[in-house]
Amino acid sequence: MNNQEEFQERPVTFEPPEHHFVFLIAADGTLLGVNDDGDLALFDDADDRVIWDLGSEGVKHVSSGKMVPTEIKEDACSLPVGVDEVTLIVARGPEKLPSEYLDHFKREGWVCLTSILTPEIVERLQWVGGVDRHEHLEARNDSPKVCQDVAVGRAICEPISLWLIRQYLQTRDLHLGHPPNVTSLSPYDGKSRVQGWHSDIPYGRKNVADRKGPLKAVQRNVCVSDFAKANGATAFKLGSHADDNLPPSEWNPALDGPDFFGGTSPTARPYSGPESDVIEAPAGSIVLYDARTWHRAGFNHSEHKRGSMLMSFQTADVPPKKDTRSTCKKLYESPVYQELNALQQREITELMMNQPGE
Ligand SMILES: O=C(O)CCC(=O)C(=O)O
Repeated sequence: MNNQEEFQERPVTFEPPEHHFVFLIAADGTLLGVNDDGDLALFDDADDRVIWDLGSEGVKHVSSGKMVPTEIKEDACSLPVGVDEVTLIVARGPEKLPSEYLDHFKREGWVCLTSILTPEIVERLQWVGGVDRHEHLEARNDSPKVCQDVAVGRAICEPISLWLIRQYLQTRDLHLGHPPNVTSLSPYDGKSRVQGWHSDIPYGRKNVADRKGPLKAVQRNVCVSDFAKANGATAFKLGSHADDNLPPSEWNPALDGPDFFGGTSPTARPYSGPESDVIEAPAGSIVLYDARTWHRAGFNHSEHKRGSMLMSFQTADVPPKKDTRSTCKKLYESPVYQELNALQQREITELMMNQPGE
């Protein structure tokens, strides 16, 4: 690699959306939608059926165009669903229809759900991670992050990303590869060892899950801080999921050289030239990518930590790196669990208590 090509990754930039659709959410977390008969109904899954837009006299079902008159007061409304009158919270929804995200994900092997999390969730994730305006705080390690604030569980359960992952992997039988964490990437000092190019499939040391064959896992990077090339947003070789190979050895010179353990020589830095990409997106965005995609942490050239929440959603073919069941049991014992709605409690239980082969 020519050193003049360093830090020349191609930015792929997502701006904050000018408009968001809305969700209408019942107390148990289920989502109001329109069923195949054209009637209002509650759903667990966030596909196109549950996406609404605000109108002057009520709400409009985006994919069918059905108008539903209702009065919205303090972000809530009440509507008849079957024989019940149901109170619904009007909450931030996506910029695009879930089916549009799915088309992109299937075509490209990655997708960005720009600013999908609410500012309230983002603010609490930043607090948990000790980043952005909470950078003066030490991130706590005395309990799992999912027990420290309900925002972590709410981010795990972001419904459109869960629906997309299940559609992409064509199964509901998924588990998390490790307990969810909120981490930060420190400013790059020019000499410390940095993360090299890798894929998250093949995965594991024993019973390694192979790149070939059925789809095995999706990685989900939550941007807890704004993600920009300047502050070390994740670098990718977009499209590399479709390649049978791992990143070339020239992209990881430190792995072959004397600097592997020290990483002190600038020449040992992983490839950061124009053949690679960086996805830039505002805090609260979620980037999903096929776990075979070559990627690495970026170089954080800013003066501040960059927060993220990295998760791996794996099929039964992939042994998890770390069993998530004991973390989930700690969550059950924590008061935070009671702050999650019933749907979120079910989702977290499914993802963290499910283990391959059981
Ligand atoms: O921190 C990042 O941006 C990416 C880290 C990552 O991909 C990994 O640890 O596998």
